[in-house]
Amino acid sequence: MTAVKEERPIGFGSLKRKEDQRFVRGKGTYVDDVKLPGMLHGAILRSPFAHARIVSIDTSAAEAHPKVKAVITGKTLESMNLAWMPTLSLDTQAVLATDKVRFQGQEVAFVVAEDHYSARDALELIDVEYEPLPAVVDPRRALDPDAPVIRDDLEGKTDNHIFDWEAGDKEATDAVFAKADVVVTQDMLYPRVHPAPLETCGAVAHFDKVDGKLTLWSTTQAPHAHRTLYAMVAGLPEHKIRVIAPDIGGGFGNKVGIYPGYVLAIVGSIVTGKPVKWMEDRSENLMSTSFARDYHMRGEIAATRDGKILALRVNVLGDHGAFNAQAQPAKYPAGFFHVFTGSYDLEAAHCKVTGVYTNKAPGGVAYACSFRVTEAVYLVERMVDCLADELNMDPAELRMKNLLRPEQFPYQAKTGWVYDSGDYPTCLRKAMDIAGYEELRKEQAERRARGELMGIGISFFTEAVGAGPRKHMDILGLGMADGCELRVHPTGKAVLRLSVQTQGQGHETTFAQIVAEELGIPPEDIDVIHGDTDQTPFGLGTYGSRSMPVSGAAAAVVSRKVRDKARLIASAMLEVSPEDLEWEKGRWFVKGDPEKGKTIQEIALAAHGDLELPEGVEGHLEAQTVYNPPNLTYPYGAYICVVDVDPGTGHVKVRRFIAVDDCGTRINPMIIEGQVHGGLADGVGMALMEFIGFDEEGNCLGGSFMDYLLPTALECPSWELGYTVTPSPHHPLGAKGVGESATVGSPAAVVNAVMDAIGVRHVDMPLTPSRVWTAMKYGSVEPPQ
Ligand code: MCN
Ligand code: CUN
Repeated sequence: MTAVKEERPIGFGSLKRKEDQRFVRGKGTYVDDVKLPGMLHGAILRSPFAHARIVSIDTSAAEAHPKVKAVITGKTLESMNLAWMPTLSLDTQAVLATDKVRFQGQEVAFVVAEDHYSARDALELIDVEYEPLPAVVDPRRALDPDAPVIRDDLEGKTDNHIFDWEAGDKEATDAVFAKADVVVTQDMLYPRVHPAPLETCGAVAHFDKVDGKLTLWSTTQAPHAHRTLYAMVAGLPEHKIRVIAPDIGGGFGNKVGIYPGYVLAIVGSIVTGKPVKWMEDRSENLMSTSFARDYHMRGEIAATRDGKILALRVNVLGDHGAFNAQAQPAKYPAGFFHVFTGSYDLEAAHCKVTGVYTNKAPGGVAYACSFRVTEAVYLVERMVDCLADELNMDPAELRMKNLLRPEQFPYQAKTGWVYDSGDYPTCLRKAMDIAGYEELRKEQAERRARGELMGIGISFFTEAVGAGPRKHMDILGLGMADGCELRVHPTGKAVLRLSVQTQGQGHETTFAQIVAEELGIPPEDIDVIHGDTDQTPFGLGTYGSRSMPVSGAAAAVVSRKVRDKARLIASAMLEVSPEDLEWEKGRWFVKGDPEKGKTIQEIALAAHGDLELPEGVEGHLEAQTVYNPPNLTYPYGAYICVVDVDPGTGHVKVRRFIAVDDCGTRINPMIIEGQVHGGLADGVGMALMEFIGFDEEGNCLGGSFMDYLLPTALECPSWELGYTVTPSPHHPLGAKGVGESATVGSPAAVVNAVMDAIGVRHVDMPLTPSRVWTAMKYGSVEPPQ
């Protein structure tokens, strides 16, 4: 076989997505497609009240329903010691309420029946007597001395306080503020929103009584972490639990945590001895699964008169709902809010975050959020615009003046974290060039003269993704290193086993591309196995855009291990010393004699044959690795949004959106652009319409797509993308994550643009026509409830 010289890169590039072969044909297999013989169906009875004592539950009529197989209540679970489960932030959450209900939509009983409709019908036969209690809805009232105590289940708990967490140096910050020329203070709310994936959450549990093995198909972004947690909750031995995440119809953070429904499907199967499916409907998904944000923030920014930003001081009140169920490292209860100083060179900074319980659904982080980086970026980017307004300075100029400079990297932020690499001014300049910033400002002046409201908004964000270094981060005491295994079969085809998995991000393609790039095996010859704990090595899953930073690195490392082994085998085949061999994509050849070489396919065959292998080399061509990232990666970007606001109605039209992203080395540019497009739509949605509200009794006002509005193609402009490439110095490929960048970076650009158009300092999202109109008329508007 003579070696084929590759002109085009074999691995990297905009390869079409391998997984789309099945998706476009409707051949995906989602949890709801799993059908097992004798399978039963579960449905959850949920609380109509936000806060109420449970006086009694009568299940007799439901049990008498001819198709009902089991009715499970909190009392049943108590007898099995399963009424409460640990959450990923080491709080506890009721699987089914026993003493009282703490949010509207909380799980109260579980019915298992022969079919889904009978299970739903039987819910109506359950008679629950509630004694309503006053509800804590506004987190700003949660710490009032007379506020009802929500978590009276926790021993000795007499208030609704969860945690206080601080970062930065308070004294140094106060000192800088004391001498600053200009201080601007602004209160802002990042409202409660929801990831709203197309597929809701669900599970099929199959407990096999004979061999004691539980198999759980579930909508999870983190199968291995869930397996460990189920072992802890249910007391089943971990090797007797298999969690399978089949095709997932979008996660966006909604599927990181563990919901009572998953546990109930398991209990249902143990109790009935049959497989049990539970699949929630849209309202259940919106009302009871992990919401995001709900951060009340006060920002203070200090600067010199000529626009040098000196310091930032931040106070946050975080509404975590009735249980602290957010999935994030225990060491950082406020997640990665740590990076609240953003992309700027400051003298000092300090923030304090206080978390409280309220009578709302639990959760509190996830929605393409990078664990609170979204809130942090929104805060600092709004504060910079408020400062620009105060100083009467162009927001682009103010940013250029204060952005970190390339020579400052690696940069240690005032909170201690180290940004790995960046060239921020080049990125912002590029976005301004694509936008035609200077001309846009001229156009804006002309339109203003005609009474038209055009606005230009900028946001510059730094992300922190790729959780994370084992010594810094853990969930449930489990570090965040990712395992990865690669096997090359005798004919040179390969299988890669990953601990992370895709909910739409295209891993089956991009991870094959990494192996292809490292080994010269064509991507179509590489199968990527993921989402099944029995078939893949341990790892903590897909979230915080960690797949490329952590498992992407693992895939590169494991490929290089295979390549090193292939070298030893090739040396035996060619009867030369390994040092005399040189690698070119797909083959080892003899230095100075390029015709004499062996392709990776030839080597794979020989590795499985009767070749005399060098001392210490085992047969076959495979390797495994566990990658423990030395640091997070810090992707970044410059976004510019152009809006037109209708002066009569307050309606906002996003006319243009320019996004220049830097995620280091780009594996698949087409997939990256897809990720950015999706995130920009998220950002426009959050800025303009997405919102979960509550009335004063705690009734959820965002429980359907009639109330929880999502952006469509009509609200989105044709995105204008650009990129720069600043590789991560510590990642074997130089790649950083990108999956959440646009969601994190874009809301501030839209809000900044609207404020620029209407000449008001600040209006909280969502910028609905009525809120914008009110702000234009009265100069301000209350935060949404
Ligand atoms: N990629 C690349 N080159 C880079 C970085 C990433 O080609 N330098 C590719 C990756 O190989 C991967 C995709 O881009 O195919 C996203 O990679 P990464 O940034 O590592 O993010 P994850 O794969 O870990 O995905 C998680 C991230 C998160 S946390 C949310 S939330 C979100 C997001 O991805 N949820 C999504 N994007 C989503 N996209 C879809 N379609 N569905 C979701 O649920
Ligand atoms: Cu923050 S949502 Mo994603 O990390 O799964």
